[in-house]
Amino acid sequence: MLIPKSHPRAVSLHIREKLVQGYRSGLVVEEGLMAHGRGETFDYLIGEKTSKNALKAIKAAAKTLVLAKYPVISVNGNFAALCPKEIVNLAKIVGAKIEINLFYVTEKRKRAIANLLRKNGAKKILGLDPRSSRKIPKLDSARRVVDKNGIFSADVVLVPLEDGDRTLAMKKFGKKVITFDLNPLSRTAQSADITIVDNVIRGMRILIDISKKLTKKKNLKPDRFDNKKNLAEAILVMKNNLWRKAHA
Ligand code: PTJ
Repeated sequence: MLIPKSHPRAVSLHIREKLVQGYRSGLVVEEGLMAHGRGETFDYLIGEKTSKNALKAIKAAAKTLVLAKYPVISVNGNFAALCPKEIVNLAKIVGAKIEINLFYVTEKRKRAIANLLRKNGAKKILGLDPRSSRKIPKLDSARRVVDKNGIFSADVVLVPLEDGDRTLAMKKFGKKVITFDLNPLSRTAQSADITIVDNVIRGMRILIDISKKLTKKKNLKPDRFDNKKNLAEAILVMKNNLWRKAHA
């Protein structure tokens, strides 16, 4: 049976294909394919669509980014492969710096990601010049190395598909952390200030639209956002979907 293009399953297969292409062209690591597989499972559990709690988190994230003094978008292999155009668009709208920051770091992969971002309109990309390297304290992985003009100086960092240790280290270092993570139970999801439990490819488009609207508003005030409560709602959506599927 042919699945219509707009069907969530077809969209999800298209996203998978983007990631495989990203792997073949040297943007994504093997571990990134596994991370994507984990993400697909949770995406299936939320019904492969943006839920109300995800929208609430996206709105809070948009406001936080628009109000930030020095926002930075942290880019890894998966994020670059899935959303290159969206990364550049969002950075322009909210005035954020773009920094490449990898867990499994190689110079070759950094260059491939930078080239893709440039092809999509990025002018300045941080994280490439070793002379600007600084370290996030109390962190062991390669991801502790950040750019002094990027994450090191940021007040707000958008860092999708992140690992838990660095989220915690960034928080201890005084950064406000916004993440996309389809797993509401992951350490990153649990420790970030704002966790968007949505597929980054869907959520980024909505984040861009809302941010664009907010930049035109005057007297914006930060949102009161309860991440733990919102995560509990995401888990409830999954539980209800499972129950419905089990009883269908
Ligand atoms: O490119 P690198 O070297 O920086 O490596 C990137 C990966 C993703 C391999 C690395 O950061 C990693 O191992 O991440 P984790 O710890 O596996 O966490 C990834 C999280 O993102 C998991 O909780 C997944 O469920 C979630 N995830 C996967 N795909 C998506 C997603 N969340 C939102 N949208 C997705 N498309």
